[in-house]
Amino acid sequence: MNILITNNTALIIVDVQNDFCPGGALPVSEGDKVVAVLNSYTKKFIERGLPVFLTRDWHPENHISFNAYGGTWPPHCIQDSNGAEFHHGLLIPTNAVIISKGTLSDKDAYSGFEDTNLSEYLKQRHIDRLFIGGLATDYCVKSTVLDAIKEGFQTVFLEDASRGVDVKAGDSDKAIKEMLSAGAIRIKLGDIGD
Ligand code: VGL
Ligand code: ZN
Repeated sequence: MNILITNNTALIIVDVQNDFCPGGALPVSEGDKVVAVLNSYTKKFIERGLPVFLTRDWHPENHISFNAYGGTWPPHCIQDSNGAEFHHGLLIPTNAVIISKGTLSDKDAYSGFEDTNLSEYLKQRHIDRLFIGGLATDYCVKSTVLDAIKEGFQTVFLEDASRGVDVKAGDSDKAIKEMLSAGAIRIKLGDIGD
């Protein structure tokens, strides 16, 4: 597989926040392992002057996805908490755009496109190809990838820069199959040609 970062490509880094890393409130196994690889992708986008977007899960204290409010998750990524901060090792370009999601108490959002202006930002900049990776493969990365395809973007899933929760064994593999059959391309860093 060989893929190009064209002049109309953007990078979307999904939810690389402390709570999704080992030691966090909703840890993804090896979640922190995505940081170094994502930084390598980010450097390629910085070198080419191309846009980088970071999504973040950004919940109020009484969010509907939390166990105490009828949801399936422990409290995580509470607005302005340490757990909601991006992993300290993550390279964030100075002009990166941050997209907050799941910000309303009564509504959850796994996709970076859900109730945000991400799609408008991308279309304004004439982006037609997206590289997407981060946490978690079987939740927010999957939803973001599937929405990106629906929005008409050529969508590239960064396999080496993503990790899954795997509440049930095999969930991440299943998510990857779903993304591929919806039309996503799957790559690793070494597949990028210049
Ligand atoms: C996520 C579970 C709950 C994610 C967010 O970012 O994948 N997973 N909230
Ligand atoms: Zn959440």
